[in-house]
Amino acid sequence: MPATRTLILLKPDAVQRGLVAEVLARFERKGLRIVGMKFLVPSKEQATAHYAEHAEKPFFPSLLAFITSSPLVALALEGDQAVPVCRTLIGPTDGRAAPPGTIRGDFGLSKSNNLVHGSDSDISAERELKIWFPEGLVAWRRADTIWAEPN
Ligand code: 3AN
Repeated sequence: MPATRTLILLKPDAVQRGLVAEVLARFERKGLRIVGMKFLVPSKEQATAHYAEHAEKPFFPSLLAFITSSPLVALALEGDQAVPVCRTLIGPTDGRAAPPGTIRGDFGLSKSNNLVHGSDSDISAERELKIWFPEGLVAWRRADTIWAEPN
């Protein structure tokens, strides 16, 4: 299967709680490849574009305030069926209902501050990756052999 890409955000609560390495490790261990990674505080405009589909929801103002409140980690991950695989690792929206073994199930008790965002379709991923990585991604392949220092 050709590799596909997804947009992952390790949201401000994951950064504030010191869970970046722990959460990122789950994606890496699963076999997903990092093809983009940045640490930033998003602008209101960027966050609004990202969450455009929720603009009319009652929780939108607090969602916007939360996501722009402090730094987050934006990741572009690549792998076979990256979108559904990452959604499975992340778990359902509400941390209280998310099963153990999922990121939200293991680390959260909240529906709003739920640690991670993952694109919900390939079309969403394409749209979202352009918002967070307008300059493009870093394509690379795993080496067949471990590189060694020359003698
Ligand atoms: P998911 O991230 O699981 O795909 P969405 O796309 O339905 O969830 O919602 C986007 C984000 O909006 C969620 N990650 C969460 O932070 C927030 N959110 C969703 N539903 C609610 C709600 N009922 N109350 C507060 N925040 C919510």
